[in-house]
Amino acid sequence: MMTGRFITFEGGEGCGKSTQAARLADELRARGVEVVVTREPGGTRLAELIRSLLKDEREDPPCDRSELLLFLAARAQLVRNVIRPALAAGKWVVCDRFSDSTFAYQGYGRGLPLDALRLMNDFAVNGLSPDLTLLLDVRPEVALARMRRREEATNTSSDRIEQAGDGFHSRLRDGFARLAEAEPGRIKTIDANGSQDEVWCKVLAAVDAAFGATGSGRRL
Ligand code: T5A
Repeated sequence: MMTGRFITFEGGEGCGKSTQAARLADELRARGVEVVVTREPGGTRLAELIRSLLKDEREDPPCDRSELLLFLAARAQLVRNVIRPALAAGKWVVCDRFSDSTFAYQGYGRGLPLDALRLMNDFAVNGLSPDLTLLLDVRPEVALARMRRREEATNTSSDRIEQAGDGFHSRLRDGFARLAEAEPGRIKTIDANGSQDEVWCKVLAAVDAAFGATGSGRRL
């Protein structure tokens, strides 16, 4: 059976994951690779509905445990209906957030017990782990400035999770760093404080280091 590659992007708010994930997908396609780009929470009809529930800021926001279960339900659906079939067909999957976000946000950020999270997450993904995770690390002030610029440009405001206090966001960054320390083979930390082009060069170098210069071998 053919198997594709599973690459995830992780990091705090405004680190530039979506931008780099889209760029990586374009590059891989240009090299002749079949790519599925998806995101968490989301990527299926049910998971997108869960996403909108999670982002809803009206009365009755989810408590920490409900929030966890909703993220895991969305993930189980995405893995079962999108990621596993794509990998089995030999496609590459580029996913904006995956399990590490749960450990960082619900574990280190919200303070839910990591042991329980690992067991529950493993049940949701049925043992699936990314081949490569790119952790985009930005200083808090850089991330905040990007988010503000985007809010001004799109006339939107930050959501429930983005509005969590500074303490939450610094626990999050520390949590991601610990996850990377624990799994240096899979999680590669990228300094994402620079321009989009600077970050892109580092992303591509990490992907090529992990898998070789795929397809046409075209490199930047
Ligand atoms: N969550 C998710 C959990 O709590 N637990 C979980 O298990 C999971 C899966 C998802 C929320 O859910 C939480 C985490 C999140 O709070 P979301 O809206 O998908 O919500 O939030 P994010 O994943 O954080 O997505 P964002 O779009 O906010 O951030 P990105 O994807 O990191 O950043 P991006 O690429 O959209 O860029 C943000 C802005 O900065 C600019 C972009 O143009 C954009 O305007 N930018 C740069 N500017 C300057 N220099 C660069 N290098 C730049 N790169 C991007």
